[in-house]
Amino acid sequence: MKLLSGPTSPFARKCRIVAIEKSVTLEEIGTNPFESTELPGINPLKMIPVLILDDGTTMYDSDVICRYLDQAGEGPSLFPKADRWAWMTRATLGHGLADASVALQLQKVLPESDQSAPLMDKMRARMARITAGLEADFAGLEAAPMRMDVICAVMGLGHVELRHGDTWRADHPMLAAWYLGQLEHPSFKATIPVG
Ligand SMILES: N[C@@H](CCC(=O)N[C@@H](CS)C(=O)NCC(=O)O)C(=O)O
Repeated sequence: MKLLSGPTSPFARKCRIVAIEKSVTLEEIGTNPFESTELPGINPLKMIPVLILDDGTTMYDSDVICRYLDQAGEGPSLFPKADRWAWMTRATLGHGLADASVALQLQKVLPESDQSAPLMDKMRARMARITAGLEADFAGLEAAPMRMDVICAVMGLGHVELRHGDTWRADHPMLAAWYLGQLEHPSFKATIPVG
């Protein structure tokens, strides 16, 4: 199966991590969602990641892809029933952190005259609330097995570090120590994004 992806996309990284955890082989096809002329015909959202199965079946977005890979692969589910409302809610925070971080980055690369200061402030404020929320809910993360809330938190924080630096660590010492510990895990270590 093929994954239309990009090297710095946090959502593609999420799929990559799940594929490693579940021993699924993915053939990655680098796709620039802003420039690709083929992508709109494959995904009307014109976004990556997209999963294409050998029979041509196409799936998006990253949550759908990760659920498919989880079922198709081996080993314990990364979407367990136990505690699901709590971990799914926590996963939403990690996903939202990546969303806000990507939105801020898209503003940063625009010419200054095209940037929206209110939008950038809004994204920065959301990112700050999310990291504070993850720090406050630290006990839930600390106790978690390998699961989608852990993967989404690492994905979100990884994109923040790639694009906006690691200043968040100073104000969130427990989350920062947890994050650095998680980076030793093979699937996280193997997928650290490089800009
Ligand atoms: N909710 C989507 C988000 C995917 C997404 O934002 N992808 C970005 C790349 S990181 C993209 O394709 N952006 C293209 C655009 O905004 O036009 C998912 O989880 O897959």
